[in-house]
Amino acid sequence: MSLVLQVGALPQWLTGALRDEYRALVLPDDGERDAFLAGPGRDVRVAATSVATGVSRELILALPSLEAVVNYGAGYETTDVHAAIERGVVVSNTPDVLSDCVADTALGLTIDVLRGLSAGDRFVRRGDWADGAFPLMRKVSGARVGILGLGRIGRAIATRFQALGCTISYHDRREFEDSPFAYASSPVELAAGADVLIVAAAGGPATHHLVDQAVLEALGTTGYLINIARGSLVDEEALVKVLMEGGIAGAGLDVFAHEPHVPPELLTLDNVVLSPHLASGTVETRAAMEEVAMANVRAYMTEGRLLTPVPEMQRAAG
Ligand code: 8YV
Repeated sequence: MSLVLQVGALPQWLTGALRDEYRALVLPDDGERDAFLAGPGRDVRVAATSVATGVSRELILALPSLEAVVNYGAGYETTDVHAAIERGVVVSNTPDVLSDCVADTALGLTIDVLRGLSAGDRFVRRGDWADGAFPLMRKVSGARVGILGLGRIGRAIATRFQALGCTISYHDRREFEDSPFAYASSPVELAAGADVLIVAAAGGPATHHLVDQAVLEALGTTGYLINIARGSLVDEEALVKVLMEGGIAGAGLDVFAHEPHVPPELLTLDNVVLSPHLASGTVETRAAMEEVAMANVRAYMTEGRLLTPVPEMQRAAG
């Protein structure tokens, strides 16, 4: 009897640990899924997944013994947390351990796009240097940085830009009294007062297209957009249009609306830095994320509790 179910692909170490320690089964594809759910699926207590797959309402309802969903990754918008709460199923993610790497990536993309590091690399490789100097770019130190979403990752980003003497402001669902940074009451207000707008909020329906045409217009022709959060937070069509028309100065994007699809128009723009959702992608951080996910499975199986429940669970527990 298997009490742990793997839903979707997971990294190699985590897959092996789930199998070796709990004889975890992998949820079969559509053809065999019904038979699985009517048979071994009835005993499953813990589902381990990642944001790439998640556990839907339908699957939560189809697993009658399900008690916990352990998500590998900080983002968990593909798991139906409302359905989980309704069924008394607890959900965990892997926060904190990736904040440094994601914040490093936000800083790296900002320096790259403002100073033209990738563009300069292309310039040298093309042999253009022999024909004249690289154009002057924009200063990063001292810039006004607006952070959309001042959670753990947003705060780690702020720390890095503080070291560069930047002025930091932020917008979040609410103002944080413990924050030394100026609060903007809307994304438009944040963008209007920033040279660099960094998107660091969680994905999901509540933040869909938080950065829309109006926010991009408020950022203006000298402003830059950096997104290390989720493609869903930005109206990508509006972003492409505004970039093509020079409505903002440039963008550094690690995430896209339909990954791995990247709008082809962006490939032609020298003032846009594109990266393949690599923000947490270091050997150290991915190993730490796997460890946190596995520690949650073990804690649930031995003590009936999760170590890093998602915030909604804490709120539901009141
Ligand atoms: C992915 C991420 O999880 O944690 C998140 O929310 O976006 C990333 O770290 C990573 O691609 C692993 O699947």
